[in-house]
Amino acid sequence: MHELEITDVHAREVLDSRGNPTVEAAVTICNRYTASAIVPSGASTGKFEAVELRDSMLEQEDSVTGDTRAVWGKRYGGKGVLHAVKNVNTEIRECLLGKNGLNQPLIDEMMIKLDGTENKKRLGANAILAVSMANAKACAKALGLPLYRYLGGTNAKILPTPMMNILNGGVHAKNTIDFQEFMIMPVGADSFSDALRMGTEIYHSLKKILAKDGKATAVGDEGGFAPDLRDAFEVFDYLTRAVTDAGYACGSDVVFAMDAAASELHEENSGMYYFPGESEVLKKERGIDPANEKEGVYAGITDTKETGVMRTTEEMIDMYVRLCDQYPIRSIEDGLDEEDWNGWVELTKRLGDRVQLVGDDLFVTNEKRLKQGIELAAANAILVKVNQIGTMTEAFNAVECAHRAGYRAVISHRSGESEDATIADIAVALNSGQIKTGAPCRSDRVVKYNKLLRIEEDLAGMAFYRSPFQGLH
Ligand code: 2PG
Ligand code: MG
Repeated sequence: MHELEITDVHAREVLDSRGNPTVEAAVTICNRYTASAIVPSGASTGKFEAVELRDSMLEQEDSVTGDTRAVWGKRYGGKGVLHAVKNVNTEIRECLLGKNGLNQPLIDEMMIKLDGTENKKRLGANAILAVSMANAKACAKALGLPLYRYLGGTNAKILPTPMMNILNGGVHAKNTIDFQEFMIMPVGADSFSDALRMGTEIYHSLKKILAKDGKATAVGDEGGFAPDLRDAFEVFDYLTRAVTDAGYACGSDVVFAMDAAASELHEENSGMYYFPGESEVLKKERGIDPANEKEGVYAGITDTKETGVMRTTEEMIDMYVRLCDQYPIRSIEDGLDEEDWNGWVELTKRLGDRVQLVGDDLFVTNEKRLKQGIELAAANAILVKVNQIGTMTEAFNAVECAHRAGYRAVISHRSGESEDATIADIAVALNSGQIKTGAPCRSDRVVKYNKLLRIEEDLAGMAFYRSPFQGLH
């Protein structure tokens, strides 16, 4: 079967895990095999990501439907995606009908050309990616192959080590923790199902400990707990207790990972990193009520940031070194701002030989930015989010480029997710060895873990699970 003709393409607006609209596209092959895909959406988005087209961005009257910016722009607070949906149902559909779905790189290339912009802002990366993913899924279905096998071929066999984000902060939760994600990685497990069980036991152990200490156990966007804690050190103390209480050893059974999402903390004017949560905790300790601050109760304090916790790039790096000396942290993502290239180079010099340094906002799954990083020796791994770049092919190219340069690749979800589990298949297909898909809580996260359990079962004796840090000192 060398030809799988695309006979229909259709999109609709659906909701993501935060209740925001997103694009679902369905592709039909040979009038018979239909598969659909839903695009995720981020909260801490990188400046250089491909454009997620929202209806509030409409600049002129829509000539096809007659709807205006005024009408579409008001739905869902401007977050509707009817424009992106319309682009799939008109231009993209016309472009792809009759084409061979098996030619995924060509299909993606055609959509990139049709869009015609550098960052997919005309048709929308959400429109293009939905079709790109649905096409791959429909072809796999037509061939009767599991998606991971279709995408990865016969050598797809490594089940990824999960980075389970069990404590949320930053823009993913309304608490005092400034860094976004604190993760556990069950590197000592014998299989993926074992790793998932260990991580889940630790998750439940953390809940008990937090509750016992009178801390909140409500969860953030990615299913991790979101209590008010003082700083990253206190978070890792809790994680250590959770691991130990669950009966595991920190450093051998389980290691830690974090996503600082430092671009969110970075201030352009001062060039420094501002920690609002830590500042609030400190002020409370000093008896300063942040709520009264604006009234000038505290003489001389007019600007919170002037009195709050600010760190320079050097201070950030020093803090990471201290954290890594104190706890078994093996991976730090976005430790510095997306434009702080010099800082990244320094960070890599200081920690790169013993810690995985992952570029998320820094690289945005973009081969060009990754190549820049490789040339400078900035970071040593890339986070791969398909919607940051907008097609399957480009995301795969980024992984290939990373692997060629000896960089690791971590396949990742977004904070806004859905029942779509494509990233689980991608992680196995590319033998990437690591997946970041939240806590073992909330269906939008668990669906990916459950998919990996099924893949492991499907691979039977061929499935392979190992620490991604073997060989990293
Ligand atoms: C990140 C992601 C996913 P978001 O920063 O790595 O965890 O968050 O989707 O909000 O960018
Ligand atoms: Mg990140």
